[in-house]
Amino acid sequence: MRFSASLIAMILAPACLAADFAVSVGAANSFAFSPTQIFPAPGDTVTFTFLSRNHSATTTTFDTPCPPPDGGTADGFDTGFLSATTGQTPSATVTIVDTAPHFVACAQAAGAHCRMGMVMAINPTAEQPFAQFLANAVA
Ligand SMILES: *[C@@H]1O[C@H](CO)[C@@H](O)[C@H](O)[C@H]1NC(C)=O
Ligand SMILES: [Cu+2]
Repeated sequence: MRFSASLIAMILAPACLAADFAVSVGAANSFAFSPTQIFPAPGDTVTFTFLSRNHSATTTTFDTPCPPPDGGTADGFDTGFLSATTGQTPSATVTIVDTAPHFVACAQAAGAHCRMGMVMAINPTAEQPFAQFLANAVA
């Protein structure tokens, strides 16, 4: 009995191909995530790196983004507040487990950063595009 090379490749492929998507938070003192939308696959990771002030990356709803719910949405995540005010640049990594859209906002100042447009989207869709999510946040 022998195992085909293609079967072995299929088993190994997910781990080998998992990618990390880097998202900066507050670059150059901005109230912004960059990039504002990413399209990871299940098994990929997203690493948020906090470059200024004191922010969070917290999942929220498309329709009512600000402020995000405490701890994020049930199907999402919350990095908690991470501060770069002492010269450190903390980071947090989350693993994406599905293909559903996830909308992310900063929870700081009871949603004030969010209302300034400090939001980003993971796997936004044609029905729920980033531009409309941003418009919902700053409305
Ligand atoms: C970051 O912000 C949170 C929420 O406003 C606050 O509780 C926390 O003390 C802040 N951290 C630092 C280091 O300033
Ligand atoms: Cu913030």
